[in-house]
Amino acid sequence: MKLFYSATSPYVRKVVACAITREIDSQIERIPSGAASAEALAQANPLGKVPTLLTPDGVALFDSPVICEYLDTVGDAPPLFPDHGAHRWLALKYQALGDGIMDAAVMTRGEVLRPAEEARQKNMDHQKLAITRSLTLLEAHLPSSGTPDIGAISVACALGYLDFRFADDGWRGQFPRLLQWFESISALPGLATTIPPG
Ligand SMILES: N[C@@H](CCC(=O)N[C@@H](CS)C(=O)NCC(=O)O)C(=O)O
Repeated sequence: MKLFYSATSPYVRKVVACAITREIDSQIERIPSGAASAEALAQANPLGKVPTLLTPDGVALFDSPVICEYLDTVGDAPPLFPDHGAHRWLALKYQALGDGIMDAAVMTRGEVLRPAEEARQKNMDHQKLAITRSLTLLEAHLPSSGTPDIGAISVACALGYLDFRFADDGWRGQFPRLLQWFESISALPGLATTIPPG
């Protein structure tokens, strides 16, 4: 398998964390995103986004939820996507929540890099509010803390991205239960070995 990759993308991190957790990381060759691979990435994924995975059959898969579910079919480690019942829907819901926080934080990061204007500030406030609301929900309803699933990994990657890009916003001081959960799951090798470069 080949993965169009960026070390700073929380979505890529989620995919790699799943692969490491399921011990299939060595089967994935990483293709760094950038000028040299831009044309190949655009051919594989018209959205031009990472992560994009090429399967051994040459099928291009995106986005990260699809890739993570595909990876669950590779190898024989326990699945990260529970196959039925309440546990499945809870895991998928937390995946959506984690991805949604990433969407809001990545968009906010894009705005930070643009010239200041009123619309920019309004959009940033809007996205930050979405993040705060999500963290408030997570503080009240922590993701699973036993065997890790896709929901827990997604939320942990989203929180790691907040630490990486928005440490000054101080989520750690405002959501103590979530912080405790995060610190405990962060020992998982798939997360401990994929912390974004400082
Ligand atoms: N929903 C997608 C989001 C992927 C995404 O937005 N990736 C960003 C990097 S963090 C990207 O490739 N941006 C480049 C672009 O939008 O052109 C997923 O879950 O994979």
